Amino acid sequence: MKTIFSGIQPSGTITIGNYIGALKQFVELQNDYNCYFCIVDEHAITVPQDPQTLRKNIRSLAALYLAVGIDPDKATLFIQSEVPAHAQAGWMLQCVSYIGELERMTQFKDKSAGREAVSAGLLTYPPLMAADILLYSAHLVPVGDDQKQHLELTRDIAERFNKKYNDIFTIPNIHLPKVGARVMSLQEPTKKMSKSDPNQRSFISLLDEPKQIEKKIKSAVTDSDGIVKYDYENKPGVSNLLSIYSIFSNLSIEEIETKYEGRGYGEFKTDLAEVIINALQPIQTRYKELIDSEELDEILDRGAEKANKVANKMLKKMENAMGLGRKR
Ligand code: ATP
Ligand code: LTN
Repeated sequence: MKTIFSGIQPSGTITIGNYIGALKQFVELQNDYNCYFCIVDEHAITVPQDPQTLRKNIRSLAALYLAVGIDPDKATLFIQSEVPAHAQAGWMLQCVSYIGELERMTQFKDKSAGREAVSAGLLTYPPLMAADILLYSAHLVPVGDDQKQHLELTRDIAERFNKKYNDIFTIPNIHLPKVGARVMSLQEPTKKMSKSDPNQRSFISLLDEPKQIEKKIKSAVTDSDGIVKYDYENKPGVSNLLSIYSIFSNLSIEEIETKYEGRGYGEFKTDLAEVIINALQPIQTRYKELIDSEELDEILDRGAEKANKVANKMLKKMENAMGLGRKR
């Protein structure tokens, strides 16, 4: 059975972008692959985090993974910082990465732009991500479109290591969703929807109340021609809403366009809000059962135990390949 690894940062509450671009695929893939799903808290601290909020977000993300349908009997769910091999391997892979290639990453450029103090961790984020993936010999990494560049760099780092030291790493492939690889911001539809966006109206989180969802969809930026039609170049706002509608309703974009012919944006938006509310309702119910449960801690303990075993084996191989420590 082939192996899958993917991670999400506990940097806020998961948005419908994360759900469509990542989590929804995880649920489908867990039946056919040996899956590792990680809460990458060490990646989250590359930008400032309030410690109490971070703790809350970690637990909340774990509960959400399960609430959307990750089955702990099929997939291993764990917290990155509870498996020290990630940070150790991340350091070793930093030493086979070049500053130039790290500086070229668009996520680094975007997240460092306009900041006064940029942490060194924001620059060395990709070798830590490479460590996450390579420690588990993952064949496939399901992510949204924005992570393509990081995955290409992971492949380069792995190939470089294999050539220079020993052929120990599996070269991973990216797995993109067929639709919804990039859900856009509701306020600036040419920018991706992001859970850490300071403008709350730009995203819908999986835990938003029905009233908030209605408000956010109502205030979503569209255009002035009043025609519900997919045309990303000229109508990015409406096109983004159409994609979201299509994914949550299982109707095709064409079917939705036909349904709203001559009806304007008001009705379209009211219905879209309802479609999202109905889709999120069972997830929110399950989340409430899990968030304060012991069951959640037990699942995370089991996940960390299994992940530590697998990761430590590969870490040993890396140390042997690089000549670190003593041979034992
Ligand atoms: P942050 O705002 O902290 O950068 P984020 O919302 O961009 O976070 P990540 O934790 O970086 O989310 O990503 C988790 C997963 O969700 C990744 O696989 C990423 O590709 C995917 N993803 C993030 N945003 C979107 C989006 N707008 N559309 C589709 N997929 C997305
Ligand atoms: N960089 C990713 C999160 C992430 C990840 C990973 C994704 C960290 N490690 C390993 C897949 C595999 C992001 O910002 N979305």
